[in-house]
Amino acid sequence: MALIRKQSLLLIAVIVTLFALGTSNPNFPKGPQNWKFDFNYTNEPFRHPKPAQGSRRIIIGGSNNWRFGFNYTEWARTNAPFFFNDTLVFKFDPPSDTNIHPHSVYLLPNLWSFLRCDLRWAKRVANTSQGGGDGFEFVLNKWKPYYFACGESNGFHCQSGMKFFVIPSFLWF
Ligand SMILES: *[C@@H]1O[C@H](CO)[C@@H](O)[C@H](O)[C@H]1NC(C)=O
Ligand SMILES: *[C@@H]1O[C@H](CO)[C@@H](O)[C@H](O)[C@H]1NC(C)=O
Ligand SMILES: *[C@@H]1O[C@H](CO)[C@@H](O)[C@H](O)[C@H]1NC(C)=O
Ligand SMILES: *[C@@H]1O[C@H](CO)[C@@H](O)[C@H](O)[C@H]1NC(C)=O
Ligand SMILES: [Cu+2]
Repeated sequence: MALIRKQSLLLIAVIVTLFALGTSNPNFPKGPQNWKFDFNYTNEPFRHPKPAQGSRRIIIGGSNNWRFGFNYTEWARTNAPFFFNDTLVFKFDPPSDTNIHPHSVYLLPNLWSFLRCDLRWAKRVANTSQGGGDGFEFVLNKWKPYYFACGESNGFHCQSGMKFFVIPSFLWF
């Protein structure tokens, strides 16, 4: 009995709060005639319209491509958000006489491996010769965190900055 009273009091409190919010906010729609969506986000810095599906092709590192001595964690932070179905493009030269320290792309299984550049359970997604030409393409087609790293020199490239993670966003985050 007492429990039911408590619950209905809580429900009333919630309803009253919602009502108060609704009447105090002049932008809150007050009837069906005002119920429209505004897709103009120019004044809302925290929301981005979702780009058309599959429309984005992002070169990792921009003009730096995928190289040693560049901080990709920093790059990913400033280039977020990344969206579901975005295509990430890794560009790096294949091994040759003039390129004796080539790169690769690995997926690390979790944050712990990522932080430590622990490649033991990593999965290679591109070998050292797959980043040539138009680059190696990777589509963010699962809703999960992706931990990327270069797998060369036993984790040294990773520790020097060749790693980043992305969490693809479905909508407007
Ligand atoms: C979006 O809002 C800006 C600033 O208020 C305005 O200049 C622009 O014309 C609007 N665009 C559309 C498509 O409504
Ligand atoms: C992602 O791409 C796949 C394959 O092109 C498509 O079937 C799917 O609808 C897309 N999903 C979203 C949420 O854009
Ligand atoms: C890298 O992978 C490609 C495509 O699977 C394969 O053709 C090539 O032989 C591999 N190269 C090396 C160095 O493993
Ligand atoms: C890269 O930048 C991140 C974020 O600013 C920083 O925490 C990290 O130590 C940097 N990594 C290297 C290898 O400098
Ligand atoms: Cu590397």
